[in-house]
Amino acid sequence: MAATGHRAPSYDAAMQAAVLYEPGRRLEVVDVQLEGPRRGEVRVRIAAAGVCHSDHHYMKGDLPTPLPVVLGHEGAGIVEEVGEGVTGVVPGDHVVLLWRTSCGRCELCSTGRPALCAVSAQQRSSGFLDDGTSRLSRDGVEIRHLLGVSCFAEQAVVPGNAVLKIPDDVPMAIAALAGCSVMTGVGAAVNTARVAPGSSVLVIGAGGVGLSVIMGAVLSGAAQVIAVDINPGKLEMARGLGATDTVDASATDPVRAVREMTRGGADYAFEVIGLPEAISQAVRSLRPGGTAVAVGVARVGAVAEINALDLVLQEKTLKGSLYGSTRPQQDFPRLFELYRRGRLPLDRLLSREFRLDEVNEAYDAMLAGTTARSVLLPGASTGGGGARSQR
Ligand code: COD
Ligand code: ZN
Repeated sequence: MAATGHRAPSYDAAMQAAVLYEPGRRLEVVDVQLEGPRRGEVRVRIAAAGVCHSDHHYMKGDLPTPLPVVLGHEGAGIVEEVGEGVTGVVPGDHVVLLWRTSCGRCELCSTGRPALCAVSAQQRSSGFLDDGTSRLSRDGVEIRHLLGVSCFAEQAVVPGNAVLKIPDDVPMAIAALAGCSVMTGVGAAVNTARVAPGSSVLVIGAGGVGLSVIMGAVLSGAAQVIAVDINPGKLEMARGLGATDTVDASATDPVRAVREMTRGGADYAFEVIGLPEAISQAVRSLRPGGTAVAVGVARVGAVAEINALDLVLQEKTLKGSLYGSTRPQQDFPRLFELYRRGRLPLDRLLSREFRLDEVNEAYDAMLAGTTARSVLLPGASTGGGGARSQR
């Protein structure tokens, strides 16, 4: 099963992983074969993996990815083995996994926008590691890596620049959430929008990522933080994380409500669902001169309606935010320091723990809206529908 022309792998063993074979089908938690790291790669024992909505986009087929694939892009773990030439981590290090890496050389990397690195984007979307091959297979059939991470598994082999060492005292479940939802959401507020102290902020969609935008807005000193969702439970979680006002969009027109609450429109509006209508709502909810930030990725081909005249006459800005415009080496240590000092209440984001083989139930819970964010822990289910419940 090793690719031809490569010397025998250092490691080649079966492990449990959640595989997507076809859009629309449940994930299959099965034994797959994992080959050890090649040059520049790292093998990580996964300690926790976050249940993010984005994986569900791949499950439904709204976002394309080569199949079959081991899903999971939000994770943390412990380094087991490093390939030749890897610097920065050694076995035993605790690491967060990065689903977007940077080559460090292209124009976007060298102008301070590593999240937009085109080299990395191409590599990550191929489903292969950087040498164009996979370390995953089952019965001799190649399986792809999702975004170079594939952490819905007991272990992962990832590119060396997709791991970042973290302090040993950060709980692994918290580190996993930091790897995607928290960085994506907090970064959208802090890095992309640079929310100003005293401003008004609207967040449409209070899931794991939207709640992280709320935390980022609070951290930035926003005076008014309005959460919009169609699930009253999510609005309650939003209040728990510092939202000052909430709007149930299933009962009220959110644009009208927000314009009233802010007396003319919000300074910033974040769309955190991935719906073109919500992008349009975000722009319409702005005050003149305000900035809307699209965080959610709509399905391929979706088009959002924007009033072109308003954009100019009211000098509104609409921009996107990918992975919180993060510069990982700088931002992750800061996130963990803010968490340790109680400035980012990440524990409140974590609602529930499931075992890896309960991954489909974890997604059912996410879709039912009963969890803010849940994580998968390695190991088989002991029954009882969830390893731990906090709410
Ligand atoms: N109006 C208001 N709220 C709504 C509506 C609506 N019409 N429809 C759904 N919602 C709410 C839901 O009730 C839920 O609370 C929330 O929107 C969505 O939350 P989750 O927990 O299901 O989703 P998240 O937070 O895990 O993910 C949201 C994203 C927008 C990040 C995701 O869907 C996405 O677009 N991913 C692709 C973008 C990407 O790759 N991001 C980086 C990796 S995550
Ligand atoms: Zn994610």
